[in-house]
Amino acid sequence: MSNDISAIDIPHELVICLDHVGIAVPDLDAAVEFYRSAFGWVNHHQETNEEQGVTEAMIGPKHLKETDGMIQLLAPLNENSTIAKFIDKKGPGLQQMCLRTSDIEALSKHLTEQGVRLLYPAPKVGTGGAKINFVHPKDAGGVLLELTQPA
Ligand code: CMX
Repeated sequence: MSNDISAIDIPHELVICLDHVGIAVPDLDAAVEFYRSAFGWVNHHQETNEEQGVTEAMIGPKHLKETDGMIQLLAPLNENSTIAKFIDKKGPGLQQMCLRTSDIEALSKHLTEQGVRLLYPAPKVGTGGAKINFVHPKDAGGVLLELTQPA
């Protein structure tokens, strides 16, 4: 297999790091407390995203470096939430993995040219005002893959 990334015309710096993994949880406070008492990780940011139907907490080591991957705890806002449906079907657990990009429009264009399906025709608003989109799990080896460009 060729390692020549220029063959598919995508700059190395377009995808920066693993931003977070997302875990569906029924009780946000209990999950935050688990990571605090078990690992000493702290809640760096919490918000409610009505459009996505979630309240979320971003968990990481106390002294966080810019490219440290975090854990995103996702609790459903109501029974119609994607996260409520996920918990009903599969139980609590790993729901998604998220890559950070410097340019979500360029990455989306690149992916759709490769035949990879994105869930939204244009990015929506995610954590802290980031631009987000998702690759369908069927096109990413069974993983719901979020793409985020921080605000
Ligand atoms: N990870 C891996 N596979 C998943 C999945 C997930 N999280 N969710 C669904 N799937 C699989 C299903 O198992 C199913 O596979 P099979 O056909 O083999 O059974 C397939 O994908 C399609 O599932 P579906 O029941 O038809 O579709 P859903 O109603 O479950 O919706 C999805 C799936 C990805 C479209 C939906 O979860 C979605 O829109 N996700 C994006 C938004 C989101 O997750 N928001 C919450 C987080 C917000 C945030 O991160 O800020």
